[in-house]
Amino acid sequence: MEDLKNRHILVIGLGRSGFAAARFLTGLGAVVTVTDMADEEKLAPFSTKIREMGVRMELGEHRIETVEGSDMIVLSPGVSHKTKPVRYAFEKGIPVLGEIELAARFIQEPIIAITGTNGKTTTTQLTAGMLEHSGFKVFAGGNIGTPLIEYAGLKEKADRVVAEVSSFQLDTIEKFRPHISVLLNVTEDHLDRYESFAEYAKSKARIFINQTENDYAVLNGSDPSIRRMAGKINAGNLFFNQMENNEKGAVINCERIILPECHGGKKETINLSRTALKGKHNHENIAAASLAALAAGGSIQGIQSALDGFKGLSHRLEYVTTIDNVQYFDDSKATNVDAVLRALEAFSGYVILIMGGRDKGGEYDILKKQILKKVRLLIVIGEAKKIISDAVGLFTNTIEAESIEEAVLFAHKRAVPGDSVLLSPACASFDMFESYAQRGDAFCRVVYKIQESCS
Ligand code: UMA
Repeated sequence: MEDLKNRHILVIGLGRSGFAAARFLTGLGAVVTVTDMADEEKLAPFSTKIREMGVRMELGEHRIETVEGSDMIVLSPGVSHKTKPVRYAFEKGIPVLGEIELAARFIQEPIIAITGTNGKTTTTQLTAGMLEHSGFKVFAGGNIGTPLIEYAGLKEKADRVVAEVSSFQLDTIEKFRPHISVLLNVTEDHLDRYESFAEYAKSKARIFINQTENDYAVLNGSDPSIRRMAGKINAGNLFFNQMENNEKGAVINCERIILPECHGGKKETINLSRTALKGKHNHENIAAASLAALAAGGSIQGIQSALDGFKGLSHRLEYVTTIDNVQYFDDSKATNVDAVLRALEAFSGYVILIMGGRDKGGEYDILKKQILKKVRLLIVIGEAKKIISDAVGLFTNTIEAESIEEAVLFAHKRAVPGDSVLLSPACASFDMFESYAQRGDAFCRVVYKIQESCS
């Protein structure tokens, strides 16, 4: 990367990525300005720290003059590359780099980048764990929560960098070239930011654009959108879920996954009988993580022991507790319709399903079959209440609740022994909560309160 000393760099967005980028660039001697649409109070504690660092802040607006006076723009993922100041920078030929693009230019170690509509975080954590158990020093970051640029700033380096990457981050890459890229699935999501599903899928496919034949692409062979991309990828393809003719990859076979020969070794088998990860979708995540870890030099022993010890992540089909023989599951991270479908597929008995929040433009119709088959009662909450009950309410008993508390109380009253109560919203949380995690915590609190009152 060129020397950024004394260069005027504008960082747009002061969240985790913007703050970390500003700190890194300041460390390199760049003259940094940070701009954010929000006010200073809302941006604390980042704004306080930025002030202490002596970095200039422009809040409440993104001024075109500030863009004009910059040598480079660094964009936070939450800021669309189609917003006015960014489009202006493109028009004027001012380089616009996403935070992961900037980070990758300062990273020498092999990057394993993982994307997909669902399962990214689980697969990222698993892959990182599998490599650690194989004896590598690993940094895991990106969309998972720790910006990649934080790694670029670290003195002590890892052997492998495992990065969860979102479509938002991929929109602004230029040279970002993962040694191993993983595309888990592509289903409708973020249609509030992309004009169409095709545009969203195209953004996901950007993960492969700089890969060469020395790299690997781990692909879901049964996903039609990914199948369409596969022929155009330069990297060596490794499939999971479904393989055609002479394709190489992992076979998922009930209680085991058969991995292909890699690095001159023989075919190996991963045992699934001890894993805490539930459902077909999780077996796909395990297959993808195992292929990625293997391609990155991981050992079969390391892969198996990381898998056996992996407890699963919070708010992802997470078992909460059992009250009166009814199990409660927190799947608050299911912020799109496909994630709900996958969650429902993991249950064999009846479910009381709590859905709703801020609609993201997905097609709820795909849930019809599972709802008809398994959902005893659908409880809808939040802004999307009406949209959801209009779309799928006909297929089961459907009621509205005013809050998550009310929804859980309704569910508790109507559940019968053997049922599961599942919070799997298919929507963003921002109409009622600050994050999916806060929504999931609120759900769990009410569940535990009911349990206390029952004992
Ligand atoms: N902002 C502007 N102008 C705009 C739009 C936003 O100034 O036009 C400002 C907001 O006022 C806010 C700031 O931008 O202060 C927020 O930036 P950000 O949304 O990029 O937030 P970060 O804290 O930097 O978090 C981002 C990712 N967020 C998004 O992509 C929305 C985090 O992913 C990620 O963990 C983090 O970088 C570190 O890499 C979260 C996420 O929801 C978990 N991701 C989406 C998902 O997984 O579905 C993609």
